[in-house]
Amino acid sequence: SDAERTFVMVKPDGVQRGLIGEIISRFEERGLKLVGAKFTQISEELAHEHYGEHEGKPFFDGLVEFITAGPVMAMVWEGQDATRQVRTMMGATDPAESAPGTIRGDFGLDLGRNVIHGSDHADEGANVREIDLFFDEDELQDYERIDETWLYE
Ligand code: YYY
Ligand code: MG
Repeated sequence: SDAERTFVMVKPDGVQRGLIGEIISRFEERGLKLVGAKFTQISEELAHEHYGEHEGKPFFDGLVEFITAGPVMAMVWEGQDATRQVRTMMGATDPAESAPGTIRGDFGLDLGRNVIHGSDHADEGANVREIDLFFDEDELQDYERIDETWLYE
């Protein structure tokens, strides 16, 4: 398999609404492997780095205020085509456009409160950049899950 790592974060609204466990369960059950996790509050500086591509857009200040407003559950998940698979499971950016069955489609209603972040699959290297921004190498675990021999051909 082409194992790949991707950065995922339950945003402050998802934490406040008690969705951490539900979201982790979905990725675990899919077969993705948790290799890093950090329950933390994002600083203003980290928010600007993480969302740098959106600096100057009309929603930027509100986005920074929101993402720094409370703790987030930052994670790294690994698996075959992980970045794209996580994005598919998250649904569209706007929960109003997200299909039921997706995380945003099941748990969100408003664009500015869309519960979860995942690295952009269309932006090559975004996953690696975001993992580096939130985690040191020694905070990521290398191990095999017991089901891996039956999960992949
Ligand atoms: O990667 P993703 O989170 O799906 O969307 P982005 O286009 O990268 O935007 C980041 C973040 O900004 C989005 O999750 C909600 C917020 N946002 C917004 O509040 N208003 C917009 N018009 C666009 C994005
Ligand atoms: Mg994005």
